[in-house]
Amino acid sequence: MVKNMKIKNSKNCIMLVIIMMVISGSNLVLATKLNSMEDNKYDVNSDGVVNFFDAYLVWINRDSVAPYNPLYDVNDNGNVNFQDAGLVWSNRDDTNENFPPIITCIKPSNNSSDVLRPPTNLSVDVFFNIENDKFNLSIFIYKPNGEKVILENFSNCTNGIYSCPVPSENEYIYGDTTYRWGANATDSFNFTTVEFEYKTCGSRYDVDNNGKVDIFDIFQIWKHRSRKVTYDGLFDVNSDDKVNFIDIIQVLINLN
Ligand SMILES: [Ca+2]
Ligand SMILES: [Ca+2]
Ligand SMILES: [Ca+2]
Ligand SMILES: [Ca+2]
Repeated sequence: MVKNMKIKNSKNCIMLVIIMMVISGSNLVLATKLNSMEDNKYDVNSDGVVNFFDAYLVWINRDSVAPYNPLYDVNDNGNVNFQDAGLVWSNRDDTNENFPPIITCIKPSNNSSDVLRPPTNLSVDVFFNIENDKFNLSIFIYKPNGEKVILENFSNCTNGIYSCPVPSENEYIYGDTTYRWGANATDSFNFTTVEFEYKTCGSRYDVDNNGKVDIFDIFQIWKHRSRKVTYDGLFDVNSDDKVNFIDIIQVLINLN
């Protein structure tokens, strides 16, 4: 009986020692893992992996657009720029991962208002070339009737700012109107399409775009009534697909 108890006790001791070893071992593994996560400065979002999102975070926090934060200055040289994003990218865990294009709006800034009719230029900043890929870029806009128009195509591009003018035709000079535009960048692996908006200055009833709603706008509408000439949406100020006396009444109501 006593002997049996001793045997049982020694078995328990061995089990206890094994359990302690397992627990301390797993603590050790956990601690090592945590330390390596803490130590990996390239994992700027601290999710345990170094991938596109870390490089992207560094890029969108570069000095030219965000206040300096040493977290993103991975080469510790006092500024955050393309080199830091590139360094994070070259230390990614999966070296087969492709860096998708990043397109940011430069001008007119997204959701801006009081934009000239038409704006002088549409500009985007494309960041894509960490792997030295070349990419093709197009900048497009939607007319007020929803038709998408490619304004300019650029090919074999590298990182940088790309701009194109907006035509001065009637479709692009409606006052007090939200225009949607955007860009598409593609290489052989990925493509990215982004869209932005801006709202034009002035009044929808100022059809001659001279800053006033007055008798001259009425003359213009009368001259462009769709019974006489090809329909032109600029003069259809109530958007009923016709240019007629009802548009003139709208202008009269909104005279300056
Ligand atoms: Ca990460
Ligand atoms: Ca740096
Ligand atoms: Ca006018
Ligand atoms: Ca109308």
